[in-house]
Amino acid sequence: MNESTLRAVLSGLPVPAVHYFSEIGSTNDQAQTLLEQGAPDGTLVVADAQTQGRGRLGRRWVTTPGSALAFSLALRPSLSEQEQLTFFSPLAGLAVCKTLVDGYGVPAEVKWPNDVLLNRRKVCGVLVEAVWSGSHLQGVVVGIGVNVTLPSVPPDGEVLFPATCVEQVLGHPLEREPLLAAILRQFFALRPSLGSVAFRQDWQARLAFRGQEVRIDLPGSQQPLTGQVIGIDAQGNLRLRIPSGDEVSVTVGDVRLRPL
Ligand code: BT5
Repeated sequence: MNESTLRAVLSGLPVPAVHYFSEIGSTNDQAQTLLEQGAPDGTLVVADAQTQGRGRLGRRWVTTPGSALAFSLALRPSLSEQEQLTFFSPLAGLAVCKTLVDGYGVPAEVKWPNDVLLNRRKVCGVLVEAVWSGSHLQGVVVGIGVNVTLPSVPPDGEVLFPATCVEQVLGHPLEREPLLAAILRQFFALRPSLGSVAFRQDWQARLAFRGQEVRIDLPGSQQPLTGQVIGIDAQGNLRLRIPSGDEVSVTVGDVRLRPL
């Protein structure tokens, strides 16, 4: 990634500082450190490669040099945003999804709650982490990883869900810096609507597997749940119609959604 190109394409965005690393452990860890040191809202950490990229629940996220986007925004949510904290991760997924569809013409969808799929393969993962000081919220780190070119895609045997990259579906090469800027533009454009009815409708309209049967793996030894995806409720839970005909809501947590 070219750092000066990166800085040029980010001009005009509400990003007060950009911290670029050719290699780092995890951009989320760095953004958290910056928040703890007083970094202002919108501070951005970008890395060309991560050696300790993290997924949810201690899972690993692979960021191969020269081929992906790995970045984290350090945010200081307003009081009203603090009431909608759970919507920051779908906000990130939605921003990536809309950028890919509207800006690049590829058929991206959101796999609830926040992964982005292209042709039913994962192209982007989101990891949002709140940073607390006792009971005081210091900030939120929104980490986004996008597979852009072929070397970024881990082989099927190494991932829980099949992966792809933007270039594979687009069919021609693309630059990473403008893609990053376009995602951030979407993110900041959507941010004022966080958790609103319009936001949830937009999210729901882009939901993968709507009307289809899926399996939800629940934490611990609970039986997996199967059912038809109906949509999203006001809290951002996934609504499913289970075989008995009842509707149930699945809360974001350690759940894994798979097509049947
Ligand atoms: C995620 O977790 O999908 C969240 C990934 C967030 C990554 C960003 S990159 C910038 C920032 N800094 C970080 O350290 N993290 C964030 P989860 O839903 O738990 O999925 C993790 C699983 O995805 C792994 O267990 C693998 O199976 C799979 N995986 C790993 N690397 C992948 C990749 N590059 N593409 C597709 N799937 C991948």
